Amino acid sequence: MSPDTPVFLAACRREPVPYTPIWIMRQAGRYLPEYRAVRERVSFETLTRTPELAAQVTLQPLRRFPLDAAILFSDIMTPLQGMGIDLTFEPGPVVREPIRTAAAIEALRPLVPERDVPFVLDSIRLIRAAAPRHVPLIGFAGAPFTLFCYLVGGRPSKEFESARAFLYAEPEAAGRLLDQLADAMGAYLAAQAAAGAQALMLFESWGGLLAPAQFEPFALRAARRTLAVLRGCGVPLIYYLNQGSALLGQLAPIEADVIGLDWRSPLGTARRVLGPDKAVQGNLDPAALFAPPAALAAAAGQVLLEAGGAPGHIFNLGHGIWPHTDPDAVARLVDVVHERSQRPGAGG
Ligand code: 1CP
Repeated sequence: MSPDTPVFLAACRREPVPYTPIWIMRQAGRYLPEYRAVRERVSFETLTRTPELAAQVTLQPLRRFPLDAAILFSDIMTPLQGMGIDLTFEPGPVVREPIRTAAAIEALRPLVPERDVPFVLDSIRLIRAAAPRHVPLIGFAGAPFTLFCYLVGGRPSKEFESARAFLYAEPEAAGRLLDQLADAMGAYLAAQAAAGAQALMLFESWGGLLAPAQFEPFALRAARRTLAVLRGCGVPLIYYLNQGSALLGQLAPIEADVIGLDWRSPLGTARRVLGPDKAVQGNLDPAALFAPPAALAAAAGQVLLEAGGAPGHIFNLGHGIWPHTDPDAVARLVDVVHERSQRPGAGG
């Protein structure tokens, strides 16, 4: 690893690193009092559409903690508003007219990022200008099937029954919608990289709801369609799959450098199943941040042990941090991961 390469990017590329990098899903969010203070003045939507505010909030966790990456402050549903979808955040996304018909699918506009979401690209430029050089910026999008869940289901749900039923009832229409979303997210992420994002992440938060026989032809095929467009961007690609332990065997051909995992997939097993060509990201249970300090350190140590000594691990939670988490626990976690993973002489 060259001394100029940020540790997070080296770990994504499975290069040896001096310590395990860490960032936290939803690291800019409601558990931070300074985030809540901004949200008292402006709505979530205004926050995502005002580059100065989005940049300010993105940088908030970096001021508190020595994190190894920043993630753009936005939402997976934000680009869909640019495609003509009417939705609100309450706080989860609620789609005014869920998509259930072929006509509604035809009516979706292709996404032209510079025209439809210029504020996202401006946010990225502002963040890059202000963030420390050793802290790379991750751009992101929802994976097509996860967006499909909200578009068809209309609102947050445990099972996304209507979205999953749509796959069986109208497989061709579902495939067309997934293709449109895949192409839109390919264009969206490529534009983020062009604006300065140094890694790109696809969030497949609800892919784990699918039976293995449905995951491949719908969720995985569409995610691969997005990722295929991005190979030429020259930045690491991360595919996060929530509740995917039964599906990991299907991920070998995916065009991602890093697979993000939730806490139900032990990292050691995941690494064996995924093979040596993939780095892994994760996967502490967000609940562990409620443990006393010694137990939190032990739980973090267990994740490091499971990840093993081979290069290619980025520490994270297994899913987003809970809004009632104590920021001091996050400070302890970041320190303990950096301390316990020291590898004197490796890289750096
Ligand atoms: O009231 C508020 O302040 C809004 C709460 C909130 C926040 C802070 C929402 C609404 N989105 C976000 C930001 C957000 N969303 C980020 C910011 C960057 C960071 O990580 O710090 C990111 C990456 C997301 C991505 C996102 N949004 C996902 C994928 C990751 C995951 O958690 O699985 C999903 C599924 C969403 C949908 C969404 N948007 C908001 C909420 C509360 C939800 C979840 C709804 C549900 O449970 O179904």
